[in-house]
Amino acid sequence: MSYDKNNIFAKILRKEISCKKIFENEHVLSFHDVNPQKKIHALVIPKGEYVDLDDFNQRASDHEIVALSKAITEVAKILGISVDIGKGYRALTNLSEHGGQEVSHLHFHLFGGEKVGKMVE
Ligand code: DGP
Repeated sequence: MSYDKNNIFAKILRKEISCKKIFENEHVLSFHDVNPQKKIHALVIPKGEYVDLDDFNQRASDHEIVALSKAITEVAKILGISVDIGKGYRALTNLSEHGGQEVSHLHFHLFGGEKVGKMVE
């Protein structure tokens, strides 16, 4: 699938739509999910144009890949849910149709602040 520049997260990155920002650096933006599924529900996205994790791992630079991975832990620390200062969390990403992906810009969900529950329904 080719990247759709009009997806909602591309609009957030271009500041055409606002978000509740948690963290930002050269390669990554993190913000609260508009429709939280748990007490804490954050999203962590690369700034580059990648549809999903497979696309990212095939085309992103090592620097971008490391930055996204490290940002997940950084955001968890900011939110107080990381393993060292909190009680843990779930990080997941959905890919395409069977994964249930709705927004076609790679994003990791971070769920926490309470027991997250069953891994899949
Ligand atoms: P997924 O199904 O994995 O593609 O998750 C997409 C998530 O994006 C979903 O949890 C809701 C969230 N979302 C959709 N539109 C917006 C928006 O405009 N702002 C924010 N902050 N989150 C959004």
